[in-house]
Amino acid sequence: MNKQIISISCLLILIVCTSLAGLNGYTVSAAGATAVTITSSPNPGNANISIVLTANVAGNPTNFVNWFSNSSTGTFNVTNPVSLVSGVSVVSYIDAQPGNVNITATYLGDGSSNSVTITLFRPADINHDGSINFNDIVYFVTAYIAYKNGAPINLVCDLNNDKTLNFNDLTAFVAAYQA
Ligand SMILES: [Ca+2]
Ligand SMILES: [Ca+2]
Repeated sequence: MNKQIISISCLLILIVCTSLAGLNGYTVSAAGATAVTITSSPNPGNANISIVLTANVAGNPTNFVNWFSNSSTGTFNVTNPVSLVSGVSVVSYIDAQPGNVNITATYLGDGSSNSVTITLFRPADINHDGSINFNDIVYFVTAYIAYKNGAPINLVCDLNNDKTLNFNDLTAFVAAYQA
């Protein structure tokens, strides 16, 4: 009976030690991790309209990052692994599905990662109020006139993803509006 208790005690101690060792290993790894920050623009954005994602890895290392989306309908303009330039990776992302998407960038130097959540509205809901109506057309025309007068491009209005605002976006808007 005593031997049994001792055996069980030893087993418990072993389990606790193994757990602590595991936790300790995790803590050491986290303490040595490299900070990864991600910015996204525009966010909120729209389905089918390009989002620019920038990962910044502390210390400006070379090496690579892997980009990952938790959405099966999203695509990046790059193939993993992606080279860092002075610790920075800039990519484009397009998702056909409205909703919240979680994007992760993992620094392959030590496996450090970070995530950002992007909110995507329906393609024609460019003023992001949940409805598709005349107000979106007003928003588009206002952004279009401002852009023609020298203001920076409002990327949620760049419906054909060519980084300029012109008649082609109006055509794409009408198509999205009718969809
Ligand atoms: Ca709207
Ligand atoms: Ca455009």
